[in-house]
Amino acid sequence: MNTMSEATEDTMQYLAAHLSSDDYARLSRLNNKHVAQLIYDVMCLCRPARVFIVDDSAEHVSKIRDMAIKNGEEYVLTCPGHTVHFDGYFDQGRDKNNTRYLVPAEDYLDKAINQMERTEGLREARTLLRDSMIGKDMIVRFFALGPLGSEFMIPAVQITDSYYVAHSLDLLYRRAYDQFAQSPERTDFFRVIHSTGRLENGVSADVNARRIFIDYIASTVYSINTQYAGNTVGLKKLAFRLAIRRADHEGWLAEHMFIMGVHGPHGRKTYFTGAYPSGCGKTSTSMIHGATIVGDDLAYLQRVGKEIRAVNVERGMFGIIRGVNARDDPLIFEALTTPGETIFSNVLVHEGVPYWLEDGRTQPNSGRNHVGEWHRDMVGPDGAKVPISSRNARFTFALERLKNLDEALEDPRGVSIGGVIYGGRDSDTLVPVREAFDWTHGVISIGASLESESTAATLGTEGVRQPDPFANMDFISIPLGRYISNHLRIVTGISRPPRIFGVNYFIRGENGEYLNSREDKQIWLKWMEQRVHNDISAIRTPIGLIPDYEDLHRLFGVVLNKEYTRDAYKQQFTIRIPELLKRIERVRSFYENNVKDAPPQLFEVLDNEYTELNRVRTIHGDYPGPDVFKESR
Ligand code: SPV
Ligand code: MN
Repeated sequence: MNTMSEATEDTMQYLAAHLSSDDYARLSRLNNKHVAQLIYDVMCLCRPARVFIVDDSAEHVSKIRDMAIKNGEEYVLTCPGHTVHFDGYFDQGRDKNNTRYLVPAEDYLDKAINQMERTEGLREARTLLRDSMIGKDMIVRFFALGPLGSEFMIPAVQITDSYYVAHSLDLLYRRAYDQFAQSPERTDFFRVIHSTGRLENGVSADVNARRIFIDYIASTVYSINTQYAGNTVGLKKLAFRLAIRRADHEGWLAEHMFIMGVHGPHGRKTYFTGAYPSGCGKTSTSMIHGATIVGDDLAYLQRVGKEIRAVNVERGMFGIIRGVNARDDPLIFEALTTPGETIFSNVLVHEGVPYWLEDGRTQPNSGRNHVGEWHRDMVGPDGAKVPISSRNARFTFALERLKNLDEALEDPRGVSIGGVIYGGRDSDTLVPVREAFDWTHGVISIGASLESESTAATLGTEGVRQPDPFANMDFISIPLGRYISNHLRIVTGISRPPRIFGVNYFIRGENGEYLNSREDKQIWLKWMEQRVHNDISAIRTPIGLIPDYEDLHRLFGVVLNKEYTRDAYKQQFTIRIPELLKRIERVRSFYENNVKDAPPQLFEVLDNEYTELNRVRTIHGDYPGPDVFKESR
């Protein structure tokens, strides 16, 4: 299939003969021969019973939701607007092993990036897609990534045989059929082709042949034999991988980042972006009390004049529901328990009400979830005990359901970024918050050096520490050395680039206890906001700048009405030199062994930090407390 070519007269005649007259009229209105060719190719290959070309009308949008319910892909819950969808027991997360870039023989991608030869991949995709839509509807949808009418915007088409996927797309992205109709010559749109494959009891039956292929040469992604939204809602992480390539080509950045407004003194608002691996507190940070949210997952960033500006690629949330409860995430919890369009996935349903892990409520002992009829202590087909809901159960809704939505979501110019945050899951090494000395130090020592423990967001073992540069390792589609150089370069000509910060919410003490509570994030954000504006000073350590006790003591008092002790400060901000040295060794060896053409600054920054940590160690021992550095400044 050559998804990049344009339709001929013959093709148009075929489409006229095989589409309903309404669908053909909607296709004709687009007047885009590349879109027509794509639809024709997928029809010939997948042989659907019907094709549904969807426009931006409310009528179509509600038809999609109705069809998802009629087909049994979603079930209606008691609360108005709420539905639930179940994915197969073995289809509960992103499938990293089977997500591959299709790389032509002459191209290079680092070996840490999962890939296969392009022609072979295209052949496999075609084989698996052949006849995959017999008896089903093929739904064609048009969206924009980024705000409508924005310089950042990328148009995209997704074709799918799942009404659940088409419905999810609607809550997460901006409809753009009309935008397509306005620019008939457009060829630069992303293309996504998805089929659930053969269904058994409503779930993808052939998950062993689950494949997600990214053909960046033709800006096309294929997703087959899967339903889990992270593998199938192609405009999310699949198109995102294409966006990283386009960003590289055009000189901007596509990042796995939230965007939020942190509110400082005297009504000041400072926007931050933040990248954290899946399941490490990204959404809960962007939803923190007192702040406003622009987006929780994907951002495009550009240099505009003397600023870095960012937009949310999406307009909705596909969030992890585990641990969402009335106390810790009051705004999401409220949206999930009040009327309004929401899709729950892989939760437990009991008498029309959804329940999930750590939801803070009295939970039923039976119901229906991703295993089918569930009861407490039962084991699943793999012999493991099945929790009340999948550990990666999710919710999907539009951001407008949230009371803390920032006014800038649809601003085509995006927002000006004051600070960039990176966070990982690390129990024994890094302090809760630190600031880089400068942009280069931050890109290397914080972004490129990020590690995290694996979570339920991806299939496979949980809790394994692995490198996750920029919390984007799963999605980086260009050589890593280039990707890092692009970060270094993006601030060229900007006299005051955004500050870079690293956070770690998961640091533990000697007895394995967490040293911070969930709400402490609020303090780190307020501290960062004041640092961006130089309101307060900071203490220089070998790994970056850390807070002064007095500032934290004041912030804990004012913001949380909590007494922050010197003892807590000392425990949290002790510089753990042996662990930090090991971390640098791991990061260094990852880049040495896996990455061609890492920029020279990478090894310089790591080596300087290593030397400095060793120097301090000879004077102050393995675990110097923060006050040691205060005295020596
Ligand atoms: C993530 O896992 O990082 C998500 C959900 O945001 S998805 O990528 O869609 O699986
Ligand atoms: Mn994500």
